[in-house]
This record gives sequence, structure tokens and C-alpha cells, in this order.
Amino acid sequence: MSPDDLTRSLKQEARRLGFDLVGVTRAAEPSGFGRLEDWLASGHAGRMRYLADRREAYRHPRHVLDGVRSLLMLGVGYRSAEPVPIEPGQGRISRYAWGLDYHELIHARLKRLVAFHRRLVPEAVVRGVVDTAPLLEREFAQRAGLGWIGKNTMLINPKLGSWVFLAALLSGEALDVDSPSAESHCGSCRACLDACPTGALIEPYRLDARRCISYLTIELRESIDEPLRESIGERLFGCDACQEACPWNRHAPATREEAFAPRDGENPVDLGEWFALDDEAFRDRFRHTPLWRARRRGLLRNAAIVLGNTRPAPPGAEAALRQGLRDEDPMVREACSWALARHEA
Ligand code: B12
Ligand code: SF4
Ligand code: SF4
Repeated sequence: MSPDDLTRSLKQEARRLGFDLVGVTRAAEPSGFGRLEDWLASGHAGRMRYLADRREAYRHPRHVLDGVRSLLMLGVGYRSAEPVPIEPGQGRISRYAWGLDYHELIHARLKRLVAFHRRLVPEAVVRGVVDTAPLLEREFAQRAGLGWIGKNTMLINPKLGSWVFLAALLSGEALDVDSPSAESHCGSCRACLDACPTGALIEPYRLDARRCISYLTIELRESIDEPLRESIGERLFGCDACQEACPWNRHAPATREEAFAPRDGENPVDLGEWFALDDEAFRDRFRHTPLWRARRRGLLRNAAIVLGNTRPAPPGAEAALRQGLRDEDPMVREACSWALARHEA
């Protein structure tokens, strides 16, 4: 099969499977590798050891798939409903986590795309990845023409904005490459930097994860530094401030993926009742959602901080936090104690 025919067939199949953005780039060293190294060396990755541990693997996509020659970069839009106002006692979940865990949906599609590729070229080496492989997905997406990297570090597509999940199909075949997107369309705008509640965007295109609410509420497995807690406000899980502020997101169309629509009663979510749930109850409720990454202890830590930030104390919050004071996990107990002290102050 000619590279031209193979590329066309793969792109057609990717779109048929529900990928909104599709583009091809060559497997090569990412120009951002130096920036990644610098970012890691500055400590900006915080405790995300899995990035530093695989530093060398980011040097070339061949460390993700031996023999890779091309990357089919893929995007799925996830803007569904619009955020609604928060009532006292509730917490806000960022848009990407409203529905099904995107890894599940995208993995299933990648599996079918890999099988399709193998049907066309049975001897091909091919692998689908989403999020977790040592691959600078945003840079490869920019190279494949999916969009540019904004000052908030997000990959922004001119039509879909930044409400897009990324994934990659790595192939040992030589595919026809697309033209890269322009470097940036941010111009003199700095709305995202101004909107960031914690100053985590320390300069254009550079994020200090240690201050980023997304990192603090999702990735950090320890207590959140006290000076940062107030800025978290009502954000229970993740943060969208630097994307909500972006003009390129204003007219982004809604996704056709029903799986990304908000789950009933969880956008926003009532927090008081959580403190009575055990590990199994959390697992049952959140296992197939992005929230499960933070586990019960992370979610309760975040819930206590949101309740502590809600003043006056919402009905039932004090009783819930007192229950949290008896929790088996010290991190949860400490966050509840902080929240109660704020209400007593
Ligand atoms: C670690 C990680 C995080 C960390 C660190 C984020 C960060 N900015 O580095 C934390 C936990 C904070 C995070 C948060 C979020 N994440 Co995240 N995250 C990742 C992950 C796993 C790795 C990113 C990474 O390698 N960072 C290290 C830095 C150095 O690399 P980079 O961000 O790609 O930065 C490049 C550019 O900034 C560029 N660059 C740097 N300087 C300059 C200067 C100029 C002039 C130019 C042009 C470019 C440029 O060079 C870098 C290297 O190429 C990726 C998946 C993946 N494998 O890529 C998802 C990913 C980036 N995350 C994603 C999402 C959805 C989010 C959140 C929106 C979730 C939320 N709502 O809370 C937030 C957004 C916060 C933000 N503004 O970035 C999506 C982003 C999709 C998109 N459209 O961009 C990804 C791609 C996952 C996916 N498969 O869809 N994330
Ligand atoms: S996700 Fe929130 S905290 Fe993180 S950089 Fe964007 S606005 Fe700042
Ligand atoms: S808010 Fe402005 S500066 Fe930030 S990413 Fe969007 S266009 Fe770029």
C-alpha cells in the first residue's frame, strides 16, 4: 500500500471512530526536549516523579515504539455543557472530568485503529497511546497541524479551542506528513496569565506545577501548602481558569460525545455526604471517572479545603468536617482541622 493510500485510510478511519482532529508528523526528537529538561531541573514538575524518571525516553518517540517512523496525532473535543453556579456546600469539577474517564474512551478507539492499521499492513509495528507514555503530546500535535501551544501551555485548535484531549498512533510506516501549525496565535494577549488564581503561569508558556490547582488537587498525594489553599476557592478537582479566560475557547462547538456530558448530580457536586463514604463507596462511585486518580483521601482533602473556603459555613459542613477529624487518614484529618479553624476564626 502506498504511503499516500495508507495515510488517507488511517485518517478516514480515525475520523469514523470519532477523533475530531487528525494529523501526521514525522517521528523525530522534539524541539521541546530541552525545555522539558529545564522545567524538570527547575523543580517545576513538583512531585510528579514519573516525568523525571523517564526523562531520557522523551528524547525520541522510538523509546515509546521501537522502529516508529510516523505519528498520527489525534484530538477529541470535550466541551459539553457549560459550568453552572456553585451553591454553598458544593465543589467545582473541571470540565475534562465531568464524564467518563477519557482514557477509557480513547483507549478503546485506539485499539480499533491499531487493529485497522494491522489489517492494512499486517507486518507493521504500531501502538496507540494517550496521556501516559513519555511523549510530549502537545508538541507533536502542533507539528502535525492540530493547533498551536498557547501561553497557558495548552494545545489550541483554531476551531475547537483547547477543550481537546490528545492521543497518538505511532506507526513504523512512513506516512504523508502534514504542515505544522503556526507557532502561536496568542499575540499580545495574556488573559490566561492574569486569570490564574495562584500565579502558576510564571511566564508565557511556562507553568510551575507546584502552584497549579490542577496539580494540587489531582496529582499531589500530600497536604497542600496552606498559603495556596485559599486560592483554590471552590475548585474541588482540576482547574479551568486559564482556559475559561482564553478568547479562542469562546466559540468552541459542543462535542458530540455523550460520554463527556456531566454525570448526574456531580456537576457541581455536594460534598458534605462524602465524609461518610468509605473507600469502597468512593471506588464504586468514581472508578470510571477521572476523579478516581485522586483516590478517596485526595478527594476528601480537597473537599475539606473547599468547605473551609466557603463562608459562612454551609449547613451540615461543620458536622461533616468533624466526622473528617476522626478519619483514618492523617492528611484528611489535617485538612478538616484547617477548614474548621477557618470557620471558627
Ligand atoms: C504532566 C501533565 C500535567 C501537569 C503539568 C502541566 C504542564 N503544563 O506541563 C499538570 C498536573 C499541572 C497538568 C494539568 C492539566 N492538564 Co495535563 N498533562 C500532563 C502530561 C501527562 C505531560 C505534560 C508534560 O510533559 N509537561 C512538561 C512540559 C515541559 O511539557 P508541555 O506541557 O507539553 O510543554 C511544551 C510547551 O509548553 C512547549 N513550550 C514551552 N515553552 C515554549 C515557548 C514557546 C514560544 C513555544 C511555542 C512552546 C513552548 O514546550 C514544551 C515541550 O514541548 C500531558 C500528556 C502528555 N503525555 O503530554 C497531559 C496533558 C498536557 N494535560 C491535559 C489536560 C487536559 C490538563 C488540564 C486541562 C486538566 C485540568 N482541567 O485540570 C490541566 C491544564 C493545566 C495547564 N495549563 O497546562 C491535556 C492537554 C490537552 C491540550 N489541549 O493541551 C494533555 C495533553 C493530556 C491529554 N492526553 O489530553 N497536566
Ligand atoms: S490550571 Fe488553574 S492553577 Fe493551573 S495554570 Fe491554569 S489557571 Fe493556573
Ligand atoms: S488566553 Fe490569550 S495568551 Fe492565553 S492561551 Fe489564550 S490566546 Fe494565548
